[in-house]
Amino acid sequence: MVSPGGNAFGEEMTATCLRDMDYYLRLVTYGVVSGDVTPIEEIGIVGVREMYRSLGTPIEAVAEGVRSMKAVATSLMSADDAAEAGSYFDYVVGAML
Ligand SMILES: CCC1=C(C)/C(=C/C2=NC(=C\c3[nH]c(/C=C4\NC(=O)[C@H](C)[C@H]4CC)c(C)c3CCC(=O)O)/C(CCC(=O)O)=C2C)NC1=O
Repeated sequence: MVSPGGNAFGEEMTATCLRDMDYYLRLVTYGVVSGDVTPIEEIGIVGVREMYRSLGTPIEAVAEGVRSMKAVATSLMSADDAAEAGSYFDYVVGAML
């Protein structure tokens, strides 16, 4: 994901890329806390395709990053919590693809 060809190449781009992952992780927690996808949708999904397209960032790669965070985060949770949080990660990934 940080190889030449993606646009996260270089230190500053990598930092911005990881910041975006941090945003999505936070949005997933908003989803869990509110029990609703609306905050995720309004803050992180509406217009996101156009935004990444205009930045030249492949959105599939962003979705892949979110999927990887899901794998790591849910591996640290109980089965119930993993199922709940996992559904919000899936929502983000599904909305991007
Ligand atoms: C909370 C809601 C929210 C989101 C989601 C958000 C995303 C967001 N990501 C951006 C940039 C960016 N996002 C990335 C991310 C990546 N590049 C890759 O190749 C990887 C696939 C990926 C990381 C997984 C990069 C590299 C940039 C900088 C692009 C540039 O400056 O050309 C920008 C452009 C402005 C800036 O640089 O800050 C925005 C607005 N901002 C927000 O306020």
